[in-house]
Amino acid sequence: MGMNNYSELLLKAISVIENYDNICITSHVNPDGDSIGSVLALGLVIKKKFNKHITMLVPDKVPNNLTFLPGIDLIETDLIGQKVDLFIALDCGDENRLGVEKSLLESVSVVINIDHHITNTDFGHINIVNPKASSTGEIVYDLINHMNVELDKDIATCIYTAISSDTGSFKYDNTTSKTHMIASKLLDARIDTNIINTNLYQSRSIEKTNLLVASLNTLEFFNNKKIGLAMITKKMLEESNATSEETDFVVNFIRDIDIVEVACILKEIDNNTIKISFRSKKHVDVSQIAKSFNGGGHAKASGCTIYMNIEEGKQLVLEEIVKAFR
Ligand SMILES: [Mn+2]
Repeated sequence: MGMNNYSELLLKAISVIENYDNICITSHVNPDGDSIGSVLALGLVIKKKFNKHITMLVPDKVPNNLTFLPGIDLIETDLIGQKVDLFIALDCGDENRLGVEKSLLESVSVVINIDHHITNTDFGHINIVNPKASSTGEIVYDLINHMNVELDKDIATCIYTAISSDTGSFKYDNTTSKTHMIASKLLDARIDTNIINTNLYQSRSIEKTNLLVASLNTLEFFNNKKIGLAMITKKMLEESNATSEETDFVVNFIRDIDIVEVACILKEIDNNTIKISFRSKKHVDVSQIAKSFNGGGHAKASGCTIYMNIEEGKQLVLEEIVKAFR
């Protein structure tokens, strides 16, 4: 997508927003910092700049560490009794990831699809898909920039949270000079980065910490300790009371060991269903490993599901990881 075309699309989206009165903004199931931060940022801007009836919809539980976000009390969990003309989907690669009935998309006048996933299916009437953007938050920043709205502290806090979440606090390869330029504008809006950072990166619950400890007890190293592999069993999940489905922090913790290149976690869903997450640090493309089990993802973060018991799964997956080093 050329720059001119990108700007034109942003302006077109703005004129559509101006033309409709009942707007719903939503994102994907299992919400994260990018999805919720983007929904709130755009919702707050539309509330501030235009006199519209707007529903910010998150049909799932908001993770505890994101409840600090400005405007979080405006989030609604369903659309019962709401009229919608314009539907805006953020950070959502395809319709099936939206937590709403597909029939809703057909009943509205316009669907705007704003996303940064390269695999986006262009399911909207207007599709602003920019895979060069680190996050949907970055695209929402560009959109707001084209509206000539002054960034206030609340809106800036939501966008910074979105960008920081998807870039691993500006560490991942998707972080560009533009990402930092936007962050600088957000800092100029006097956001409190201490509040954002402690909520995003220093707020692991005791329950999750207990799960981490239990899982690390199963940690094994292979290939001269370049591979670190651990398990999360159903029993560990039950005993730790870690209610959240989100267990990425365990595989990230293993990746962060100095000599580990590939980290892998096998999470037992039931006796014959294992969810697997892969992380790499420098040269191994773990999306290829996930692909060999019909999964997918990025070069340095990927996942798949296999249907066998956890011990069999471990041997099979380990063989594939070792192959990836050749
Ligand atoms: Mn995202």
